Amino acid sequence: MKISLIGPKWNEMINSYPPLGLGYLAAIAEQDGHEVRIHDFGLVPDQPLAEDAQEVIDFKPDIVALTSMTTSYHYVEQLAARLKAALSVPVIIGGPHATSLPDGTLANPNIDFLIFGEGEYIFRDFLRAYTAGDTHWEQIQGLWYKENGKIIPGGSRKPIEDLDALPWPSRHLFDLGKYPLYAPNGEPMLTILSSRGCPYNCSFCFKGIVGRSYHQRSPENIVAELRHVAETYGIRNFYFIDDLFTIDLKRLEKILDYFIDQNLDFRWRCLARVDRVSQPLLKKMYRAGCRQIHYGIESGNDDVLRRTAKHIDLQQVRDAIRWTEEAGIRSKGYFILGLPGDDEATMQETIEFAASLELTEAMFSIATPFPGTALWNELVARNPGTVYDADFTKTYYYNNYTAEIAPFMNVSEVGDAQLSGMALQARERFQQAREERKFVKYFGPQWGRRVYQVARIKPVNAAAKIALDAGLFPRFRQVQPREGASSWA
Ligand code: B12
Ligand code: SF4
Repeated sequence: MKISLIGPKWNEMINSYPPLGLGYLAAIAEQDGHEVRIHDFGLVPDQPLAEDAQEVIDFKPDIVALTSMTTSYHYVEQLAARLKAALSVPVIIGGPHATSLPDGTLANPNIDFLIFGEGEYIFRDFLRAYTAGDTHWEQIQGLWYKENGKIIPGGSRKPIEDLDALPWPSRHLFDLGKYPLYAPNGEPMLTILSSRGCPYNCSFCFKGIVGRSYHQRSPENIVAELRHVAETYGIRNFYFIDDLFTIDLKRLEKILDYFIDQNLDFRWRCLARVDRVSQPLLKKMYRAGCRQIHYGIESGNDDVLRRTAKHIDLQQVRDAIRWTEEAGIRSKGYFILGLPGDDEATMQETIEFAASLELTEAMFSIATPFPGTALWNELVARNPGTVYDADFTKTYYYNNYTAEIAPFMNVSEVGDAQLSGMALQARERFQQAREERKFVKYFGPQWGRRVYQVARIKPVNAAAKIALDAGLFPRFRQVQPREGASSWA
């Protein structure tokens, strides 16, 4: 059978790396001999909908399978309508949006089947039954469908325990050269998943796919995939997109030992919690090739942070960022503005807290209550009767500072305009603090700040740039190694 797996677009942002979920589903289908094409329309945000649809229609698939986050569901609905009209084949959907609102999603007349949660084995069972002409859908746990227009819920399956048994994502089906994910030294980078799930339950996080379970692949299996990707695509930079790469320290130590003992020349980054790193661990991670860690810091105000149920405190943040910097690893902090309890003062604390940390990068998002999260429940409690009926395309995207920034379903104590303004201010303040730090490092704490103030005056700044480019003050360039390619070496 021919299967179209579709990655939707959302806004004008280009999808920065391949959607691994579709890669896994493709691998499962390919194992059974199906011909699969992945259409990642997130790579062509400006392409009109009609052209997206035509691309799928031209492939003449026997099955159309769509993934969707809540932010891209509006687009998915439009595409599904076009495909359903042009092709008389089943349309199947999965992913975070489908899993968070299965009834509402399946109520769409252009969607026939829905896969709830982790998809590989449910998808495989569906394809096998469909190929065999077996329509006993009720026998496939986790498959939701319709009978005479009535939605038949298929429940859910237990998360997959043996992740090593899954085939690796079919990366050959992605147009890998088109994804703009690069290491700081300009070399291409690819993503990999070494575990699934996370036992925590932060208020803003959607946990529907694997719940609070946590399953991991063996170090041997991970290293084998890395080697395979390195040999096949000539890649040596990796991004572990696991929710929490550092949670199981025993497993992590084993992975690091592999990297070190086998002299693997890989450079990588990962996501971690500030309370799941230590000084010796970070040093070892550096030796094993780790060059950047992304931390969810969320807020600089204790009370607001407590209300997110993140279960970290500000001292843990300070320690983790300092240790990361000392270990020679770049760090990126994710912050959220507009959380419940956030007013101007608390958000100012967050902004100043971010500015005070030795982070290489910071990202400031605006809190958005996604259905299925505690934040959504809070929104509903405050506004009884709230239902999902909005177009989440308008959700604020932290990367997109150029477009209009509008909070979406504001749950903070301030108005929309003020919240937007603070998100912009946060970014500027962080950049300014990072710049100032360079001067402090070079001129010392007493003079650094003063010289920085002078250097901000436009003509002085322009003259300083010319001097630096001409090779004067070479040591000044050296105090910023974390921002150059050298720190990835
Ligand atoms: C990587 C990632 C991104 C990347 C996506 C790039 C890419 N191409 O991968 C980037 C950084 C761009 C991103 C952005 C955003 N993200 Co994001 N992201 C993730 C993350 C961390 C991993 C996704 C992943 O690859 N998972 C691993 C694969 C194996 O799982 P999967 O994709 O869920 O697919 C499995 C199942 O869902 C199912 N399935 C999925 N699709 C389909 C389709 C079919 C037909 C079938 C049968 C099954 C099926 O089977 C798959 C295999 O088991 C998840 C968190 C997470 N742990 O999943 C959040 C997550 C998906 N993101 C989320 C959010 C909120 C966002 C943003 C809105 C954040 C923001 N404010 O800017 C934006 C929206 C972007 C958009 N395009 O709409 C939420 C989604 C909530 C929701 N209800 O939609 C998640 C779940 C985080 C969370 N826990 O809250 N994200
Ligand atoms: S935000 Fe991170 S730590 Fe919190 S529940 Fe989500 S994945 Fe887990």
